[in-house]
Amino acid sequence: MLRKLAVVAAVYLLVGGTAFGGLVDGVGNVTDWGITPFSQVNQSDTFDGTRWLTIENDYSPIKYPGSIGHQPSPGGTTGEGFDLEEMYVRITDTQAQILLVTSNGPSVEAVGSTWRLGDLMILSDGQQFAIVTDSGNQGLPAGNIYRINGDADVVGLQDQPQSYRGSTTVVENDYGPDATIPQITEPWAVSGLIDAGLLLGAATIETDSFDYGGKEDGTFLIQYAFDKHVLELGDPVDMTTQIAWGCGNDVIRVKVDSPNVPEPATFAMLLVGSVLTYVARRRDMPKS
Ligand SMILES: [Ca+2]
Ligand SMILES: [Ca+2]
Ligand SMILES: [Ca+2]
Repeated sequence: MLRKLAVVAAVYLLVGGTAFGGLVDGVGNVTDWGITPFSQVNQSDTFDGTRWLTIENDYSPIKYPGSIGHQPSPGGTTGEGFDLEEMYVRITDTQAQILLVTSNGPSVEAVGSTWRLGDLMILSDGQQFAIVTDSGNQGLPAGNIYRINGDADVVGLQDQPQSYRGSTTVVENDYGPDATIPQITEPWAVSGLIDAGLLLGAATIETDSFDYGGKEDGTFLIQYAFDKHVLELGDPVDMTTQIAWGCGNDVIRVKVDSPNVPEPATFAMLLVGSVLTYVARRRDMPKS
């Protein structure tokens, strides 16, 4: 794993505007964000006063058949192989910043295949954008920000024999009774054939890794930061960020309604809504 991370670091160093290391301090705190991964209970779309967060440790919003349930691959009580752990979004005066905490780096060798983390998809004011996560996906430089105009600009999940996508059509999930895995998780990555004229700019990408203990060893962190004006983000910001594993086993998203501190009454309603959502989502989660 160390060698793999070293390779990843080398790849990122070759790409302008990216850096490896420095996000996490010696004991695993992401100091610039004021967070410690794995220190909070699962929750979705919660505004904590400074940033929006979704925490999905050991949980996938897609409920797979049989005993797998909401456990990320490989399922069952030991599920963890490909787990999107946490995602945070914050809006500063000049930038939008997204921090993703995931079980593995952007490229993982397992069961005879290479599994890749998708690109960061952004929906804002009805327009679709994407930031390239891994230059290995489609040969596009990591950090590139593209406008997505249609289906031809993106590619779907990796369709390999072990992929969940290949074996499941409609599954129980948190997004509605009829949603399929592709509907929940795609678009997955920017197509390598995308028109260069759709390139809007570049995000700064920083990555790091830390051993948080047990199955959370080798945790990978990636931070995307870009000028708000590149996406012409309005005020208040309306932005949904989403990322999925190529095997289709997990997806994570954060919906930013506004970067402004809500009025107390609004915040109370948000809190009630979050609790209700949390309870509803966990009601049928298998015990582990
Ligand atoms: Ca985990
Ligand atoms: Ca997860
Ligand atoms: Ca982990």
